[in-house]
Amino acid sequence: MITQPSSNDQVKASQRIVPLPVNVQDLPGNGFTLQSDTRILVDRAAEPVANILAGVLRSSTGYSLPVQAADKAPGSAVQSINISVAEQIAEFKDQPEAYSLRVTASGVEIKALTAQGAFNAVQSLRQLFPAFIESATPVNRTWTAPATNITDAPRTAYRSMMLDVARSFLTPAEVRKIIDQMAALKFSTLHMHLADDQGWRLQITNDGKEADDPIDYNRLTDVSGKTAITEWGYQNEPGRTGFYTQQEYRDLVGYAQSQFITVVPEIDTPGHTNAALHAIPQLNTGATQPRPGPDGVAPLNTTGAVGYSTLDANADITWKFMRQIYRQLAALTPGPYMHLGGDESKVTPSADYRKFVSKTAEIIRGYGKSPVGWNEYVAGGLQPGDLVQQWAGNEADTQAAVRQGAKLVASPASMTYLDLKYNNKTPIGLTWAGSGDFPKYYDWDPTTYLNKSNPLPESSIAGVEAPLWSETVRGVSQAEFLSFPRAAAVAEVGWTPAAKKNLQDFSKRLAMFGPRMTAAGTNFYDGPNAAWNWSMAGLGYRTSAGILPQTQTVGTLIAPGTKAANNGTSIAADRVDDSDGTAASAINGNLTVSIDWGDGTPATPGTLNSSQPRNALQASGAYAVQGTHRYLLPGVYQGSIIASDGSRAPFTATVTAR
Ligand code: TNX
Repeated sequence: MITQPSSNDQVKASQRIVPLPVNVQDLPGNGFTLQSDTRILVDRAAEPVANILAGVLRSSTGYSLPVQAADKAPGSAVQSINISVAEQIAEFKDQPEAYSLRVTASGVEIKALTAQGAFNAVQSLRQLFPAFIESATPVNRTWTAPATNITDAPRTAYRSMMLDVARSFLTPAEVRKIIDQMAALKFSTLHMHLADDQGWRLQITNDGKEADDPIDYNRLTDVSGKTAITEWGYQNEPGRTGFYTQQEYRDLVGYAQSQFITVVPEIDTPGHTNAALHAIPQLNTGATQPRPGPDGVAPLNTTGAVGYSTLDANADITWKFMRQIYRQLAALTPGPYMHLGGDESKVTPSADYRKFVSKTAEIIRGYGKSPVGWNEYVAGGLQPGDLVQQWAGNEADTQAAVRQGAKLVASPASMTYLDLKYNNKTPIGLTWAGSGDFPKYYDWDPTTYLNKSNPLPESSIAGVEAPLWSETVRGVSQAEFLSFPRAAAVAEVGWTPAAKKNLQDFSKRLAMFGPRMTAAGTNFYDGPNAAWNWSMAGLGYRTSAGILPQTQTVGTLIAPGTKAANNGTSIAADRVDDSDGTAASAINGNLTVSIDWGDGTPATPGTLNSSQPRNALQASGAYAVQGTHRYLLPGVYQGSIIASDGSRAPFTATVTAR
């Protein structure tokens, strides 16, 4: 049942922000309205974060929003956004990610102990402005944020998404696009699954290899950077191939860092290693699987099969290889963790498996990092501070390891896996762990999902992760479609205290978040579980006075979960699921727009033209608002678009002489 979306940009702060802050107090009175001369005042440590905020606000508002040092800015009546770092938030003493955010008619005040805390505040502030604040190009709007007082800090530090670039590659630009959306949701961690049976995605060089090491490491990407999965793609598209040079990877890690996201790289071993065994002849020793062919290497296998490959735990060359890989990986990793994989090693004898993962964990510690592994690796024995990522099985052993000092990264497949279908109409995605939309990804808790009657201590939870496996995913648009909005639900599980979580409330806030993704150009599944909000903005344009009427684009409408109907004169509720031809439910009648051209003539009907066609993997929901009009005289006209529910957006027509 679809209820009518509303365009209410005046929604108060407590009903806007995802993930929900710990304390949001709606204040009476007017909110804060950005002006063309608003300034951003900072102390030194806040400057990088202020520049990020300014970048977001400038592109949509077109205002200059200068960033200035607070102690040097001349005191004046000009209103400002103030950001200061190195301030304790009383309620969250010493918590590095905590922040306070106060919005009143006279200004915005952000305080945080660290730059990361200030960055978190900036993400909350973005969500207080109208959705069009995310637009990459300037639009005409009033930019008001509701008055509020927020104090906030995350429940867990490790709030992660995983991208599997091994089965199907994502380019650095595609990964950056996903990082941007992750940052808006206050994710702190990006787990990169860099190697699997079907491909190897990170350049490893021969630099610094051990003297008697015969392996040519260039072959990893020369050979297995060119392979990918070849089945299960939409319309049979094969998986995308490619790899990151070390410089590209370093840049990507640096970009993530600029958004306060730490990359955790994974080289999956001892299973999921067919791509390495296919590329490197010397790795194919006595106990590897599959057995090498006549050419001395494991045969190429680009199916989606799992669990058939393994390295040899007892060959010296395996360990030379592992040391070379992890030494270079450690040098590329500023963060504290490296992920050793360890899942589904079904053809590794169990004694060998235990030896393999404990030795790999030692290598990782030797390079100054802490290991993360999929839950199977608890069999090798963990040390305090190691992370265990629980995805399926090993429930008892995982809990025992966690009670002995390891920390849990919770990624239960049925409630966090982004590669599962939404429902049986979703053209891509797997179903082995079920399927579902965001409610399922919201309604669980990391301390209790493994054992309701004997919860894990809060202090043992490192955090949560939503992994996107890519057997069925080709490119960033499909990746976004499966990730959002479900990743937003997992982000809130990791951020918001359990006692403050509520699915109904989340659905409403998510409905506000949807149009932000549309405005930002992020694809997502605009399914029936949220009554998606909509939003409208005008545009400025130049035209000339004339004898003939001219067609003008006067604004933009974003309305997730709708499609253009009736020859573009209205939009009606629709969902990706409906695009197979089933009837769209009406949004209490269709939404129409009319245009008041600002020159005293009667308003005329507008048309709504979809800027991107909706299909089974593309939510769209963005429309150009157009109309036909003849201005008689030169001048500057303030027009407005009027939606059938009464909401308005201003536009400016600058009319020159004929
Ligand atoms: C299981 S989850 C795997 C992956 C697959 C995934 C598909 C995990 C640790 N291993 O190899 O891609 O299922 O959902």
